[in-house]
Amino acid sequence: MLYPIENKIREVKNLNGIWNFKIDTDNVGIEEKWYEKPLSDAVPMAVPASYNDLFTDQESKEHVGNVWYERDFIIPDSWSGKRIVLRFGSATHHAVVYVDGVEVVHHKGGFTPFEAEITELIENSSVEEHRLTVALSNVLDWTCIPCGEVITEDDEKHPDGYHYQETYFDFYNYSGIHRPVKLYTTPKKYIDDIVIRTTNDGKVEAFVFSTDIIKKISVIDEDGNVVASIDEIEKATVDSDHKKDDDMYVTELKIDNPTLWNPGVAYLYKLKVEGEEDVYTEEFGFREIEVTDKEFLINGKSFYFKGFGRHEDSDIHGKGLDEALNVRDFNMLKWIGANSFRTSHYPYSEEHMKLADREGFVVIDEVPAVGMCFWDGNSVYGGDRVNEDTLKHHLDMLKEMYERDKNHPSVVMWSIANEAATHEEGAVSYFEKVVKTMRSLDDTRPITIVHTTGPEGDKVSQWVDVICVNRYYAWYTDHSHIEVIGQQLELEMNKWYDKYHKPIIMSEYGADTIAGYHKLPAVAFTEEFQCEYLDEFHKTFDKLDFMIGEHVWAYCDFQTKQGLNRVDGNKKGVFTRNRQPKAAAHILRKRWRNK
Ligand code: BDP
Repeated sequence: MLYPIENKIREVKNLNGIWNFKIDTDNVGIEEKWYEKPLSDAVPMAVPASYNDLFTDQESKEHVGNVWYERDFIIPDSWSGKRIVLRFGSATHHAVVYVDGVEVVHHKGGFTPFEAEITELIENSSVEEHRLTVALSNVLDWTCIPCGEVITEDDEKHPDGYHYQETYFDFYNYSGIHRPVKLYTTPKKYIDDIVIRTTNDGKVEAFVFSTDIIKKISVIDEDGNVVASIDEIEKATVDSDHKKDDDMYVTELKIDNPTLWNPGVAYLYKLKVEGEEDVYTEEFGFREIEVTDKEFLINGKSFYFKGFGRHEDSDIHGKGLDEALNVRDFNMLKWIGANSFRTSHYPYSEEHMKLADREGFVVIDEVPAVGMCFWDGNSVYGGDRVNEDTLKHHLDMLKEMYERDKNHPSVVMWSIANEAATHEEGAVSYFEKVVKTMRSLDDTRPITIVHTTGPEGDKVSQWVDVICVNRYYAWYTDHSHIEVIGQQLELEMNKWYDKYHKPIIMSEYGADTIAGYHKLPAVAFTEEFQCEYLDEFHKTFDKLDFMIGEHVWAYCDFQTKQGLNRVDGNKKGVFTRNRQPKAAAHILRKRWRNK
C-alpha cells in the first residue's frame, strides 16, 4: 500500500488534531447506531495518540470494548472530479469507519494502515460538512494477533464481579487512533501500488499496479538528476487477486555504478512513475542481502546487528506517533553506536520506517504475533486458543506488513513471531504455513522467528534463515547469579547451532534497572547490575562465530500492564522512558563504537 504523498497531481489533507471522543461504557453504540448522528456528551481527544493515559480515571483508562471518535471534515471544491481516499495509518485494534453515517471500511489489526475510497459518497452528498465517525475496539481474543482474552471474575469471591482484558505479552494494551488520519486525492485513473526490486549492479525492476496508463518511469538520484528513464512500458498479466481492477506494468531500468544503501550510510533514489493522469514517486535503495550458515551479508559485507528490541511507547502519548520522539530516538541510537533494531512486537509507523531508511538503520520488521501460546489440545492448533482464525489473521497481517514495507531498504528481514510455543505439536503445521506465506510474498528477504523455546524443544526453525533467541539467564532463572550467564549461553547457543547450522542473533537479553539506583557490590535492579549483566553476555558473544548480533532488551523503559514484577512498567531500558541514558548506555556505547 502506497504512502499518501503530495505532488502536482495529488493532494493530502491532514485530519490530525482534536476529535470528539466517547467511551461506549456498556458497548451498545453499534446496536444503537451512534454513527447516525453526532455523538452526545463527547469529550476532546487527541489524534494521533493512545487515549488511555490522557484520562485521570481508572475506568476510562482500562475500558474494555468500544470507544468512539468523531470529527467533521470539508472537501474543497477544487477536489471535485478527483478520486478521494480516507486513510488511517493505524487504529488499535479493530475499527469501523463511517462517513455521514455510512460504513466505509472496517479493519482488524492495530498496526497497519487501511483506507477507503469515498469519492462516490462525497459526490452524491449535498452537505458541506461531512461527519467522520470511528468505532474502535481494543478487545483481543484468540482470533487476533496479538492474542488475548477478556476474563470475567464473578464467582463467590467476586460477588460484584469485574472483567478485564488479559494479554499474553509484556506491553500495555494501548488503544486509540495511533497514527495519522489523512484524506488524499488521486486522479480517477490512478497508480495503486509499486513494487521495486533492485540488484547492486544497477538493475531496477518496477512492478506498477495501476488503473491509469503508465507512460514513463524514471530513476532520480539524491541530487535530483534523472539517471535512468524508460517510456515504453508494457502491460503484463496481473496474477494477484486483490489487485484485480489494476493493470500491471513490469519494466526494468539500469543505472551505472549505483551508490549503494549501506548501514549507516544510506543513499536513497526515487522511482518516479508517470501515468497519463497520475504521478507517484517512491524512494528506494540498492542493497543486497545474503545469509550463510554463519553470516548475514549486506552488500557482500558481513553485518553484525548491534542495537535493541524496542517499543513504540512514551509517557502521555502511549503508542501514538510522536515525530519529535522518533527524531530523538534515532539520534540516541546513533550516539550509542547501534546499527539496527527489531520492531518488537508489531510494525512501527510508516514515518518511523522512513526515518530508518534515511538514517541507514537496519530493521528486522516484526508482525504482531506475540502471546502465541498454543497449548496442546484437541482442536487444530491446540485447545480453544490459537486456531484457524488466528492463522488467517496472522497471514493477513504478514501480507499487510509486506505490502506496506516492501520497498524500504532498511527492512532486511521479516520476523514472523515473538516467543510462540514452538515446542508444541500445533506449532508445526501452523508455522509451516506462516513461513510459506511470507516467502511467497517476498523471496528477496530472509525470515526469522524469535524464540523463548529452547533448541531441544523447537520444532519450526528448519524453515527460517536466521534464528533469534531471547534469553534472560540470571534474571528469570538463577536470578542475580550472573556467574552462570557465560556457561549457559555458550552451551545453549552451541546446541542451536549444532541443530540447525544457521546464524543466531540474541534478540533480547537484559535486566530490569531502576535509573538512579546504585549499590556496590551490585544487586539486581541497580545500574551497576545492568552493566555487569550485559558484560557477561558480551564476553560469550565474542567467542561464538555463528552469533551475528546482539539486541539488548530494551531500548527504553516502557509501560506494561500491572503485575507483581512490574513496578510501573518494564525497566529493562538502557535508556529511561524519557530517553535519558542509564549507566549501561555508556558501556554499550564503548563496545558498539569499537565493534
Ligand atoms: C520477553 C518478551 C518481551 C518482554 C521481555 C521481558 O519478548 O516482550 O518484555 O521478555 O520480560 O519474553 O522483559
